[in-house]
Amino acid sequence: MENITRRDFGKLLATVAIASAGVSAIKPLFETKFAKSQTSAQEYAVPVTCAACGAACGLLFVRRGERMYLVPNLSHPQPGMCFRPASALQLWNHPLRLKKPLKRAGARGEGKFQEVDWGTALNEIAQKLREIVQKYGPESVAFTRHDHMSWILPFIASVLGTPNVIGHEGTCHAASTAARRFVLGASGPTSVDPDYENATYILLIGRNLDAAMGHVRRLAAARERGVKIVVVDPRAPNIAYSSVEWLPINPSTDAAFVLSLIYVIISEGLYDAPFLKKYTNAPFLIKPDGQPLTQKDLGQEGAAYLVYDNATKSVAPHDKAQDPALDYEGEVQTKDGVVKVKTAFKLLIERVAKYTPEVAEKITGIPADTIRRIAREFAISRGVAEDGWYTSRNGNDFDAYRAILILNALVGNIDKRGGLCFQESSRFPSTCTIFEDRIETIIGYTLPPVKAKRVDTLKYPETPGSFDALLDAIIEEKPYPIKALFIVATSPFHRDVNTEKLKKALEKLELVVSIDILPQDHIDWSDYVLPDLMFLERSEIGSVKWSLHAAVWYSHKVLDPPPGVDARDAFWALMEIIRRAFPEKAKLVDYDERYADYHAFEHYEEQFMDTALKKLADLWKLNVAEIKEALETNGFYILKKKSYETRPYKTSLATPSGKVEIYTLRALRYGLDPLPDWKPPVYKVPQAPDEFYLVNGKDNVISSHMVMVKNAKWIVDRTVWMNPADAERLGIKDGDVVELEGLDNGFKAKAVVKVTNRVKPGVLYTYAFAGGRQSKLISGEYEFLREGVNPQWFATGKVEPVVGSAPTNSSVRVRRL
Ligand SMILES: Nc1nc2c(c(=O)[nH]1)N[C@H]1C(S)=C(S)[C@@H](COP(=O)(O)OP(=O)(O)OC[C@H]3O[C@@H](n4cnc5c(=O)[nH]c(N)nc54)[C@H](O)[C@@H]3O)O[C@H]1N2
Ligand SMILES: Nc1nc2c(c(=O)[nH]1)N[C@H]1C(S)=C(S)[C@@H](COP(=O)(O)OP(=O)(O)OC[C@H]3O[C@@H](n4cnc5c(=O)[nH]c(N)nc54)[C@H](O)[C@@H]3O)O[C@H]1N2
Ligand code: SF4
Ligand SMILES: [Mo]
Repeated sequence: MENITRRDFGKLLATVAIASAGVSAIKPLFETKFAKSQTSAQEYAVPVTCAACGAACGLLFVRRGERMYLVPNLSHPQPGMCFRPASALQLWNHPLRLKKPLKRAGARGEGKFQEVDWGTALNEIAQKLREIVQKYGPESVAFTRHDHMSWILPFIASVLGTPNVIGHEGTCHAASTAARRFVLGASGPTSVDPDYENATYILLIGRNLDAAMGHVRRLAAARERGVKIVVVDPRAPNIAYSSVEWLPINPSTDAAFVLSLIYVIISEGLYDAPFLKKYTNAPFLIKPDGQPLTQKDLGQEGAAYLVYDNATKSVAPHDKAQDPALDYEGEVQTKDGVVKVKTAFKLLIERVAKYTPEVAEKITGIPADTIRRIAREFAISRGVAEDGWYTSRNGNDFDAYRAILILNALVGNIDKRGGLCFQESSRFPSTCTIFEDRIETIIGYTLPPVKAKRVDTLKYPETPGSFDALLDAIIEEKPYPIKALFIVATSPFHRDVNTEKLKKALEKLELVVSIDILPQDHIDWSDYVLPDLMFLERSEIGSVKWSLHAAVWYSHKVLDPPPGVDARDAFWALMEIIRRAFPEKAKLVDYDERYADYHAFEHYEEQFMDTALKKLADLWKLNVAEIKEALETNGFYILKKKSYETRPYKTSLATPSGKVEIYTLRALRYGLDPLPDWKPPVYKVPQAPDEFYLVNGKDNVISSHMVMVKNAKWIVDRTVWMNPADAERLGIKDGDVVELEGLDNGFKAKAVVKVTNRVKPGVLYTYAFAGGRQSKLISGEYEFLREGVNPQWFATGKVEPVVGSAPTNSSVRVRRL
């Protein structure tokens, strides 16, 4: 089969008949009935990729006559599944599903709409967009997204001529991504990951076993091998994992905890000195101004970083030294006189001296003896500390994650079997490649360059994305005005901090268009709402996220929208808006009236998938037909298995020195401290007996759309958890209603308390996304979605400088009602 097309889908079903071994042995957890109109006697199993959260696990869509199920694709490098796909079919014919394009009929936020046909919606949006672009330039148009459409949106934005595609990163992984770049020269969360299959000791700091998707299986397997798992979290992990050791930590104190582990490991000599000497910048000599000593300082040719060589008792370039000293301190004659230098390692020793276990106990609430024991266990068993996914918690997170990465380096466990490993990149092609003078698109057409810079990177130079900076640009019109926003498959009121600022920005915009499947809160603030397909209704391709192997996945379209739902592909809707506003821009990528017919658009879209696969086949010198066949039948194709001990051993890292940087030289560019330190959180620290930290996170039943399905009524917990000791002190009983008041912003809301030992004293816990839904489009049996609180209401909205991470934890006063 040459091309994977939707038209081929019928053919495909025959090729993956249910008779194939294994499938019938899988037991479904839940089942959903086909709508009567779609029933048939066919039986088959087709690989799909789950989109019930941002993890993209491999599933099989199984159809047996009238029934359909989603089950794990167990041979996939990242097999699902958690509870969410078990209920994901409830999204398909969800009674609240967005069914027709909507046009706002009241004020923004009022949630009053009239249904319009697709042509009217697209023409009116296009007209408004043209006005905005003519007045303010194309850069005044912004897109926000999470995972869905993240591959395509740069293409759409480039055709329009705006750089502003700004996603979820600021409240997700901005802090850990910046830390990975600074310490390891790596990038997003998947670029580096513990090798769970071979790990011997796993430290999970603010990482939740249940949101850890494909990881759940890996962790379960690790436990079966007898691997010790330590969870550092103010709330207990789920009961299924209760054999792990839980260290209830005070929120926002992770950096102090990790710096204390480092203190113990260094002071007891448990670190891997040969690794530090050779592959990190620990032996680099640092001048009093914080800059590294280089050959330039000595007036020598070259710019090599200098170390003190124990073998020759002299200063030498790092790669020439036989035995670089780790703890040297002395004076060096430079071309500008004598300077005092210390190794980076010595500076680290001085830094962690502030965090003896006794001091750290006072900050973190974890006993000093426990800190000592964990440090020893970790070093002796060559543990691995998870490097963070959702890390926008306290406003001091960048340092916590730099410390975690340094901890891994200290025991020499980088890119080794069982250690913190670099993922093999699939080299999956982007839809746009940006050059100084042009943009090249994957389908072969060249576009003019986009001159404006992204508004968020102008404010936070190391951010992978800061939506908060986009809000600033909307409100303050600086560095330049943003006037139109497309919200594509993401839910800002639950995703982002600073609810009031978000409302103010949405009010100020001249055009707000949302493309979604359900009435999330931002829908009420939109001028137009376009109903999208859900994941089972489209064919897609991408890189496997959570596998150290380089692999690609393919997801089959297995359903059409149910009767009454006139949903259409977001890619088509956006291209049509551009074509109707700027036919000449659309022409540049050979897009014209031909594709106004929605069904004809399939041909346009197919080029993207096809060329991506062809490019991959070329890059890996593989036969494209072979990749396609594997994708169709298995749902994935492994391009390269993980090979260990490559970086930094054979290939240098993308850090300024090419080494693992325990002393992050990149920080010097921004006047940041090159070594991590602990600082208090950006929100007010609770002091009085009725004041608490309010922390939040996810669980296997939580994601912004899965909390809205019918099953969620019974399985999603919308309470606020309180420790029994606190409840007794305040005279609060399980099920009582309390008022929470934000210590920073004074925001008040009511919540039901659950009294449980699963949260440490002094801390309240609630699920992200689950509570406090406000859309007026929610009605009837879905009113339960209004229960609970949205943690974002209480967050300060104070963003970490340079990295642009917007913390979602906060502190509140509790009053019994
Ligand atoms: N169920 C579910 N799973 C998901 C998603 C989803 O929406 N729902 N989304 C996916 C995405 S996009 C991501 S980024 C990942 C995120 O996966 P994780 O990074 O594992 O995210 P969370 O579940 O939010 O876990 C954060 C944990 O940190 C704890 N915590 C809060 N504050 C602190 C603190 O100050 N210190 C410490 N040590 N711990 C703290 C919380 O109690 C919580 O258990 O999950 C993915 N998987
Ligand atoms: N307080 C707090 N805040 C957090 C977090 C937290 O733990 N606590 N987690 C943070 C993290 S890690 C992240 S990644 C963000 C995630 O925040 P979001 O990006 O909002 O989360 P998603 O679950 O990806 O949201 C999916 C959105 O797309 C819609 N949708 C689902 N499927 C489709 C589809 O096929 N097409 C279209 N067009 N729309 C679809 C859903 O209805 C929903 O609006 O939130 C961050 N914010
Ligand atoms: S973790 Fe669960 S919801 Fe998320 S992609 Fe995997 S199977 Fe789907
Ligand atoms: Mo995330």
